[in-house]
Amino acid sequence: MNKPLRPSALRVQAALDALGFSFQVMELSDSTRTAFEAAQAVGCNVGQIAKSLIFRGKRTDKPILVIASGANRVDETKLSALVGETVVKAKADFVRQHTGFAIGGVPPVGHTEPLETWIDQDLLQYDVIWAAAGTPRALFQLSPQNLAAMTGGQVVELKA
Ligand code: 5CA
Repeated sequence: MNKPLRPSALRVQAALDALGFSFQVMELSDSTRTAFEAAQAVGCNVGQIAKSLIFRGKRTDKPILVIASGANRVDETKLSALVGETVVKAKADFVRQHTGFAIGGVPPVGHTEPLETWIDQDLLQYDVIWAAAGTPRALFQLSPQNLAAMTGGQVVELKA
């Protein structure tokens, strides 16, 4: 028997269900707070961890979601060119306000509002990847194609 999910992980499971996907959110006993820890916990390459990062448009103050390979850093100059304004990394309270989740568990779907989304093309080299699911111990497995479909994100080159 699986243990019941914590409320934040349950919200991600509900979002996946509502989008018509059958992925199962898993809550692990090990931390998945960072991409490195998540990779350790499931025994995959760190590049297979899809980390959901929130940036903020400096002019418009809009939130921007970047889903990057756990192996990569996002080049903010490249991202700014894609977005059409200078972007900066969001502060923790901005992340919570616009996603409904705390840093370390931000998922690719299930946010409090729709987010402009960009996907790191390096994720496309893998058959399966893992994404955060609302808490620093929750993940779900999917394919890069599923990720693009469920977020509507554009696949781009943005690594530093
Ligand atoms: N659950 C894991 C694997 S999916 C996870 O969420 N990893 S993560 O990389 O997407 O989330 C941690 C990220 O949050 C870090 O890469 C970092 O970019 C960001 N972060 C960590 N601390 C802060 C902070 N104080 N302010 C803004 N961003 C932060």
